Amino acid sequence: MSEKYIRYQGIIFPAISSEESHFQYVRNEFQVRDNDIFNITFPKSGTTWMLEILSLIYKNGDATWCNTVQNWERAPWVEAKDLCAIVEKNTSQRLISSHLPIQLFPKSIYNSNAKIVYTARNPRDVVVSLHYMCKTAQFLEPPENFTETLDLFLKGEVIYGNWFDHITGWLGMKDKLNILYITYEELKKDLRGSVVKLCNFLGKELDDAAIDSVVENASFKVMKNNNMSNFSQSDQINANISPFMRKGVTGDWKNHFTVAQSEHFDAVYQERMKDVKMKFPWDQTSIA
Ligand code: PPS
Repeated sequence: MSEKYIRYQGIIFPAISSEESHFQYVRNEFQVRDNDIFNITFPKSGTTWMLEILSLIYKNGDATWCNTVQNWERAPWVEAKDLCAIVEKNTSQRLISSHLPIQLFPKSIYNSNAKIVYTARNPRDVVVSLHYMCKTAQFLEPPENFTETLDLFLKGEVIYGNWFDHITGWLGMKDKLNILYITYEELKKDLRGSVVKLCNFLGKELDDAAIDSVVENASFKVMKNNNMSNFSQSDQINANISPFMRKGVTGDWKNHFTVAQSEHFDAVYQERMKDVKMKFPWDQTSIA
């Protein structure tokens, strides 16, 4: 395994931000608060987008916070030790991001009323986005080609593990946690409607102008130009290879998968998702 990664409980994580002792701390000692709001995703599923939407809703549509504070400080990743310290110092209501699979998530979540937003994305587009991220991020191992990324993804040998385990694990929390499932594809199709849905879940009442502001400031165009949201200030991303805010579309997988790769992916997907009752936008059409 590359020295850029560590392995913990069978899953690989970026060495730059991951420590076994911190994972143990997060799982067993981190205290979730009742008014916490969690932004949970498998990597490349719309984390940064949802983080922006939640930040804007939190501030009632006022974009000042998003324009002045880095996104990783607004909703820090609990699994990263330095960022977790920011979370724990926060005495206000907390926005917290995480890519952790449920089995590594803080146990204290089960005794809390914290709200969780789980954003999923067509895994085919996740692989594509991850492929470019591995090429551009210094803390990830660059692949030889797309076939290599796809093989590793299907084996679960990518950061944060197996996509199928991640999503089925979190879907299994439907009746146990205060959780809203939403997809990247829904955000793309109807951002305004999705913002209203999120406000309802979070118990936030925003007027029309505030909702318009959330929609405008969470658009791909505005976020791509916002240095607090586009990771241009991170020394880990080489935008000359591929910017973090890359394409922001659904269905880019069709430009990357061969027919054989697509058929193989479909077969694995059918098998791994056969017991999942929830239907996703990408299950209903080959376009999404
Ligand atoms: S990470 O590294 O796991 O936090 O990445 P994540 O934020 O989950 O996913 C990055 C992809 O989300 C796209 N993105 C957006 N798409 C549409 N609209 C908005 N506003 C937006 N913000 C981020 C980003 O471009 C990455 O997708 P790809 O397909 O690579 O463009």
